Amino acid sequence: MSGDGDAGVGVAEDLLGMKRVEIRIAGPRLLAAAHRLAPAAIAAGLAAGLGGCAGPLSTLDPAGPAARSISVLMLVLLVLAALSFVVIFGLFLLALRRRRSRAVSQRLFLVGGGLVFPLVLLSVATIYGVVLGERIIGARERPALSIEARAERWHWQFTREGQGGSVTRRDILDVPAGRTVEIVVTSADVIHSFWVPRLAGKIDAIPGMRNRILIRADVPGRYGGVCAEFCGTGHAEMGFTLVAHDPEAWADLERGAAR
Ligand SMILES: [Cu+2]
Repeated sequence: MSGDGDAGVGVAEDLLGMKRVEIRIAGPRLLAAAHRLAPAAIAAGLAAGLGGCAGPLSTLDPAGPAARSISVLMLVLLVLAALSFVVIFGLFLLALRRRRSRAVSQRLFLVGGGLVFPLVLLSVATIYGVVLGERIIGARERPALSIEARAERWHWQFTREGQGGSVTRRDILDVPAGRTVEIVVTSADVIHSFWVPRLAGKIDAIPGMRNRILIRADVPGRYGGVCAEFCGTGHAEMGFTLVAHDPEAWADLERGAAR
């Protein structure tokens, strides 16, 4: 490391230890200013970011098993990405701080850092993602009932078979709370996407196809739903409400449909 006034200059070696590379980093005054401002910047970033953690469309506030699995997967991937960032950036800083050049083990850098480290990290992420994905799509689950969701520019139509025949509602999806429901999604015109962020992932609504997604709301309540695929000028308004009913209210609804 050698100094030249206000600018810090680091010396790093390339992988083979053949060349010396000079890296000019920010001057001490700039670093000190950044250091002073960092807490305020982090607080402002957290306040802005965490403001979006709640609300009817937040994936960070899951209310069902599928959304909870997706949320956990996101956190695990975030931690793995942060871990690899810290390791790589730590090695970079270490290279800058080295005062005397010393031969670097090629094997450690090429095999360890270039092969073993990413292989282990990506294998863990892939295996975990596949196992969790199987659980999210609920391939082995038996749903309590099936409801058809038909998308049409720019609204949703939900049809279920009740005790007294089929019941269709526009932009309102009634389900029983605490039970797994199969939603069969299709479209009358262009491609849309069915999404209730607090309960499950997205599934495309494609003309001529019947895609299936399982959804469960743990507790009774109202949950926001949206079209998650741009489908024209009315796309932004193409929302719906999923109403999860407690057992009594659900039985009343069924009886009402039967009358
Ligand atoms: Cu849309």
